Amino acid sequence: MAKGTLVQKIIAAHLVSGDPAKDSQLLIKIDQTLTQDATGTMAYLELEAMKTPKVATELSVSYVDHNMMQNGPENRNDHLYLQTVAAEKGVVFSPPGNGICHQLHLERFGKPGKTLIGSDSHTPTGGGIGMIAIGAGGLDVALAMAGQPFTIPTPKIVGVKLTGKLRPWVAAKDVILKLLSILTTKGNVGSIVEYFGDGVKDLSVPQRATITNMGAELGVTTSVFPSDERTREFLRRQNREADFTELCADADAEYDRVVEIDLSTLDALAACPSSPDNIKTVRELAGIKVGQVLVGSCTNGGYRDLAMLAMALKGRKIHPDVTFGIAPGSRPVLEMLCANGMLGDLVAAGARILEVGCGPCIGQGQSPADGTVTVRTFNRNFAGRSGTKGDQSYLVSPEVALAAALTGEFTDPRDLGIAYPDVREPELYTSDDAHFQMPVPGKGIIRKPTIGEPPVNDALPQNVNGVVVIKVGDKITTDHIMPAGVHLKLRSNIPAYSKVVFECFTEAGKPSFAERAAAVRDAGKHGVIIGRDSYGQGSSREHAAICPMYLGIKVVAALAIERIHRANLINFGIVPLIFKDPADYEAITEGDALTFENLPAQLTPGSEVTGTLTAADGSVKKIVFTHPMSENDLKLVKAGGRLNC
Ligand code: MIC
Ligand code: SF4
Repeated sequence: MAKGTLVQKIIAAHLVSGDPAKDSQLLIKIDQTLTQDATGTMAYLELEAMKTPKVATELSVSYVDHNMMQNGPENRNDHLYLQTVAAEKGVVFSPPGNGICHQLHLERFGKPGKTLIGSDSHTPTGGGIGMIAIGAGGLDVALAMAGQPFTIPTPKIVGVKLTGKLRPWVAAKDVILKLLSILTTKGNVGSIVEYFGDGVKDLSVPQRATITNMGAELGVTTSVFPSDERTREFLRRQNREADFTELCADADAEYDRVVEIDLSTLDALAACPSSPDNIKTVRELAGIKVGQVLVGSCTNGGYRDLAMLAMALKGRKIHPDVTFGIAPGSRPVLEMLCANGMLGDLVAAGARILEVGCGPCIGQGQSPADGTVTVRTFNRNFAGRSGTKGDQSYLVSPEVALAAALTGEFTDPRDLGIAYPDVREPELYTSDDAHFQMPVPGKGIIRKPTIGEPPVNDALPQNVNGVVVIKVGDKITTDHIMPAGVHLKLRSNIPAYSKVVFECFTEAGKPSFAERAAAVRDAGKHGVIIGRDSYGQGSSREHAAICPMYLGIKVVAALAIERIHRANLINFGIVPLIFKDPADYEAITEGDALTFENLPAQLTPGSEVTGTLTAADGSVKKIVFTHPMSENDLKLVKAGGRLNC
């Protein structure tokens, strides 16, 4: 691992086993964990199954921020379970309405130099405050709560050197959009991004957090900024300066790769449909009509973002063809905007104020009209994530969102002719922790009938009698595999949720993935999924492994599988395989037989695995795969997953 870097220092201070100079995987101690409700119910059910009496971390927090529509009893049932299990297990509980996990954690609990894992892929937001903060599946977070170390691939460290200073109307969001245009969403598995250079000092912690948050879209393990005077200032404003520690890389730190971004030359950018790395300048998009503008999410729901909007909108009205929604990232942010009158300015300008939380970012309401453009300050624009099929979703800074809301079309905010608001962060943020519930055990756990058991897999069979249930292309996200939106409330009910696996690929009048997989299972065979490059991007939802497992899938073979999803597959006993020769992907058709004889014996560290493909016309071909599994991973996958170990 590259020497003298900040990442190396934090990892060295947490190393439990593994040698960064020679091992491909490292075990690190985890100081803090976070969960959110949509992944949290499974995580705490798994923690209960481990018979852990109390969490062993320095701090574990359970947030409710995703599933808040309460359309039917499921959401509130989940909240009650989460609240009561937290009290019994020693976990701090953050109720609905308090805020989005990443923003609250940054504001109230994050500490420079600490390690954090969270059952949400945007956990790297904590890198904005100098933490090694990593997204993981719920089971891995449950294990960390139980005191077990967490495995990371020995990272390649990509140093991003920031120089210069952002120009007015160009924002932190544009920095990460620029980096996404360079590194893209694929090919970065196992890397960690570390920011350094003169340009860092002019970015506040919330700006840094926007950058590390959306760094998740790069597919890296995490991203981290140094902890410096700006970090101290942020902690002071949060009334917790005592949590400050200075941390930075050595002047002669070596990086595996260096990317340089001159902040003073950046333009206002947008990620175009339907991938966060499909970047264009806003000037290139100028004139495209916009029907909806949404501001918020864990990327851009902070005080500065909303205050900038309020100041620019004071006395102005939004364009009549645009609906303009704002979901503040945390209760303290909303409280401050209420207290200083800015909320009134936003409302007077025409904003619709949405509940504090994830909301439309995860398809909970505000789906755009068919064939219209939606402009969002969020971090993901995967096809259909907004809840509208064929959506045209663009990701931008709050500054670009403001310009679109005022003009009804893509407009570079520098062309508005408005002076850039001089937003002053409050001397002291509202830091009222009264709404966090400290754990007091003894009242028992409430578990209503909509919360089922996490299903347990069988051990890996000797011979996998596989049938290809689906073959998909590049960059399949876990949103494609397990849709959220209206189905999100089924997260605690695996049999019901499994019915919508790969729903976006179901053709009208044809059997769904779940029906095809069930037919394969009923015929005594095993399901296989074929993916291409960068399979399993995006959300950490372990349901993208649990539900296919529940439907009898035994193998996922692809050209590359993203880190969190790969770990989730292994945790639930699905074998991840990588095509040795990418050309073999082309040979496979849905419905083909892909069998593996003596699969457990074929799977040893570093081994190749041979499968036999039998096509519909009877032709037979041997296909060779590699696998990314360590000795421990192999033990888990052969046993049928962690819950059997
Ligand atoms: C997301 O942004 O995709 C989510 C919803 O926050 C997910 C977690 C989930 O699917 O519950 C994530 O980022 O991991
Ligand atoms: Fe919530 Fe969206 Fe952030 Fe995910 S990306 S945690 S859904 S706000």
